[in-house]
Amino acid sequence: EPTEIRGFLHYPGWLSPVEQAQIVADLRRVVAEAPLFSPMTPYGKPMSVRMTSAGRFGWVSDRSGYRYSETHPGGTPWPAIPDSILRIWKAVSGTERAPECCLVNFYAEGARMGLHQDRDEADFAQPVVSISLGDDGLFRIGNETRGGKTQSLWLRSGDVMVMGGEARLLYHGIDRIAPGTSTLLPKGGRINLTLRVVT
Ligand code: MD3
Ligand code: FE
Repeated sequence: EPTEIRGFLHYPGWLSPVEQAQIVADLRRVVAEAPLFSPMTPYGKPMSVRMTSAGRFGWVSDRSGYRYSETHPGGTPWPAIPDSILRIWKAVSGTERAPECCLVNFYAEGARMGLHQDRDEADFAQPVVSISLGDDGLFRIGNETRGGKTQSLWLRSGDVMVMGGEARLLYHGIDRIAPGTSTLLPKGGRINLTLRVVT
């Protein structure tokens, strides 16, 4: 039942509206403990996407570079990954390992994420699982190196994607979100969760 595009397994509408609402409620507790922040790029310009994490590791970025850290920039450990989210990993990841990071990306209107690769993890044989919530996001998929043709698809609230195999090291990004396309988040915007094995 998933659609395959360049090795990405796309499960449109995998999560019911009730499941989506449960995850949002759980994320409110995560964000209360580990507030969203705007990561600083090594070039000194803040990213437009705000982020936080749950799990043993979280992704941080500052003038010393990008890395996984066992603490939030405020100095505290990250909250646990909620069960409502772990369940999705168990259902679709196809790996015995547990996720060590749930990166939470929040896109307000106008936020975007440029084309990049995810290479900060130790084992690229481990998949990444992505969960989309809220407004639609235009996802772009490139190649293993910069440049070349790209393909785009809209990610909608409740969609799940699994990046394994050949898809794991492809360049990818979010060009824009479409404001007002979902009522899940009262103030609008888009949340993307990525579950990762880091070590
Ligand atoms: C392909 N997030 O957090 S999710 C990211 O919607 C990231 O916030 C985007 O790219 C977002 O790094 C896209 C889809 C995704 C996530 C991780 C990947 C695609 C991926 C890792 C490897 C390859
Ligand atoms: Fe990425």
